[in-house]
Amino acid sequence: MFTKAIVRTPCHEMVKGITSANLGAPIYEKALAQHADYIEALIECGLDVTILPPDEGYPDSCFVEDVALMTPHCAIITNPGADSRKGEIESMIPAVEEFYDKVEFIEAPGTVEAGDIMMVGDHFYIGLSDRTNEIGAVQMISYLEKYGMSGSMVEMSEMLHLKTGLSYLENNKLLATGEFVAKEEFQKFDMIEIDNDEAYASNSVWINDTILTPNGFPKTKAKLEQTGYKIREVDVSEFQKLDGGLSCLSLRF
Ligand code: CIR
Repeated sequence: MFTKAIVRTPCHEMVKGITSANLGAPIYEKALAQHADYIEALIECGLDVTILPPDEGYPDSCFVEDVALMTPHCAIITNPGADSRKGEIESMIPAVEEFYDKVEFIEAPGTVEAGDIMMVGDHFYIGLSDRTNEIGAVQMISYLEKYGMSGSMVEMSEMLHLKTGLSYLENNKLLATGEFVAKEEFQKFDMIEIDNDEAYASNSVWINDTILTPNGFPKTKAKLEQTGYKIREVDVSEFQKLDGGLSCLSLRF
């Protein structure tokens, strides 16, 4: 059960965010409208949403999920692997401290972006991506263990972040695509495999028995409807243009 979320309004410079998507530059006004509907969806799921102001100078700063890991016992501020994103933590620290007494920090040369971290109860899977290195993952696991949780590393090579292709939907249900489908550590889950042509939708989010999923992916939607959860589609096309999925637009805790 989640009760709160933190989001950050996209800044004007979001149109210059990092991307490999080849979908063109986002349209800022459209992104703002989509972001507002995303917030509405979080509220519909029962969350109390804190909306942080735009962080001008950091084009990717609306992707708040990458700069902090919020657990039931502590928060961990990351050290993003992308140089242009490292400064995003400065304005996130006070926002996180509003809600947590216990705040830990990933230190260089360790890097972590929390889009690489998937929470399954008290266990956290950490993808070793271009943004999250082993030194950072070891630090993260030691913080998790300090607070009675656990973590393990996942080798990966095809995707930006672990949760680009993987989402835990509670009750042992796991959405997966691409390289994650065959991974040994995920075979114990009831896997819902997402076709390559809808891979973007494998980043969907469970919030209090509602699944937020990007709209425009009918095969995935049909599969999600089989879970019995309520499905809420959200149009995030402008964020997809920056390789951003649904999950990266919020911290949920
Ligand atoms: C980036 O490349 O860092 C941003 N353009 C997108 C970040 C997406 N975050 C995520 O998937 N957790």
